[in-house]
Amino acid sequence: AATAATTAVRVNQVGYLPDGPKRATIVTTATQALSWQLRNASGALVASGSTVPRGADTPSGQSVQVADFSSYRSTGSGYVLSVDGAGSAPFDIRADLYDTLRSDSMAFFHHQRSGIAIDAALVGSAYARPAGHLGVAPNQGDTSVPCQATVCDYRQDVRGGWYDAGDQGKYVVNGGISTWLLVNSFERAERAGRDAALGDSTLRVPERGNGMPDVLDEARWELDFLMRMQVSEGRPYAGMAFHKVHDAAWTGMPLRPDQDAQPRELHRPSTAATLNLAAAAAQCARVFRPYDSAYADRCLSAARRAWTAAQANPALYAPASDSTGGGAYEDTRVTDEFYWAAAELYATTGESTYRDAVTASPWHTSADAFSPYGFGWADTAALGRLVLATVPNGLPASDLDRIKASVTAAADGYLSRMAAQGYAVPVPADGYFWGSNGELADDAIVMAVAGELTGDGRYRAGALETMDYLLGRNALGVSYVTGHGETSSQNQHHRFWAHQLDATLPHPPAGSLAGGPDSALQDPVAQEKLTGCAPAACYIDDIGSYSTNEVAVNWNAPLAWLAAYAAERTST
Ligand code: 9MR
Repeated sequence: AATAATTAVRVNQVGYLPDGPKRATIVTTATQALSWQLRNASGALVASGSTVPRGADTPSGQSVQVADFSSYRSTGSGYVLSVDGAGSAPFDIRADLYDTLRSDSMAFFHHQRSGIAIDAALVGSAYARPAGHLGVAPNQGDTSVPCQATVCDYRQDVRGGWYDAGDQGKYVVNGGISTWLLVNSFERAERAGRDAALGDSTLRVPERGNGMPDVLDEARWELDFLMRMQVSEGRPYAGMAFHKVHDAAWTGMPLRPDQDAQPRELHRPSTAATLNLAAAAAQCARVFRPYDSAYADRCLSAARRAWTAAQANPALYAPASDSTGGGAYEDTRVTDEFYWAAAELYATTGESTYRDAVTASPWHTSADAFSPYGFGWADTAALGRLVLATVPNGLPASDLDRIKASVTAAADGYLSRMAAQGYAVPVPADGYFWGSNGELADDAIVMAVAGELTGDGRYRAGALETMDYLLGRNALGVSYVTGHGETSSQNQHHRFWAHQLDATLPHPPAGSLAGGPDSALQDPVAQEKLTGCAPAACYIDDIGSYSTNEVAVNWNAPLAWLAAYAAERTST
């Protein structure tokens, strides 16, 4: 009788791990439980059961039910879940489900590299392009970039690194947390004895076969840039990091990086950027040491210099007003950056100066180091906690216990929020802001770490179920990752991957994560097309919607972290 009511079955369109949670959300006006059927590729019924009505779901503005087929553990591809006559997108159940996403999401960083030709042999001819911003005409940077007139009167070589996002700016705070996440992903895999999967010759990077794990090769491309952003000895603000480098005015679209004719500008140093460099470089010194001790030494000395410079200039804030030609990445509270940098320096060196800075920080005991809204470029206290909870260090057991408990308490909060929502997302209804997909992915990382600390499988399930959201089990039934899932984002805001504007240019490569729903409608396309949207539905796959559909290193980094984590076989 209720057949006409069901409108859609939302699943992870890539699929599910045999030993993982398997849930789907059904959008329906039906109020009574409905039956679900799972069929394999040949149409044979392999499992069935009843949905659980969940009623109105505030973030999506939909009335929903949940189907749970976790107990089905057989593998295959082309499964379809049906409820009330409506079928899901087809999906797989297999242990190697995330292998391709692991390499694709990591390849994103190689594609975003500045200062090096992107080679067709590695990426395919559609994505190949000449090196960007090496001072070759019409480019004017980044080998010799002038400081903004009000800042200093010299030029600095700040070549390399990754372009931040769809724009061609390079921002230390955002590059730093993204590098940190890639290196942290490797360090975590090492602890789990699974680092070979991220080792040498596992990725499509030019440095394949050099004896260095490829994920570290990729991170090093950015670390080299971050260290170039440091002010040299003998100059004003020595040891500080410039906040960012980008075009004088916003770069037009579409535009391949090597064709950018605008002047580039170095923007004033900031305490946040300096501490971000200190944290990422201190982590480098620890994790790179077994592979390249000279590089580890370089990183450590950059980290120490940055720390000292930040002590001397503790309140040099990047202003929100500095957003002509590039994002502001403004931050006027840097106590959390001090805590994170101190934690990294302490974990690497064991020195008492850094330990004292950790224990004296308000973030050492604050109950707010983890937030429902995730960590991010302006909120880094959680990163300090994650380091101290996972990297062996000399803090007293009582401190370590409290820090670990704070990670699991945060993860418990995410799990209970997921359980209370029809789409099982760890963020609250008011958490759909610019980059919400990155926020969700960051929360999932905290759950994964809690799982590592406790061995409690519920946390791994929470992290995996967050992947379900990103890959299609969401209000719009879209996978936000290009090329992964039956219906995926493909017109993300990007100056080179701008197929929507110019058919000779490619779509974003597979593995590119869209920023996701942003209920504040902060671009003209969103304002025109999304008026009145429910928070989790404020997304449009249009290249003009930079507030909902851009790509960015700080969103792809947690995706890559999670894909590597989810790709690990727990039972083999
Ligand atoms: O991710 C950033 C988001 O938190 C801010 O609200 C937004 C506006 O300042 O900027 C986002 O970052 C963008 C940056 O400013 C410029 N490069 C593209 C970034 C992703 O959209």
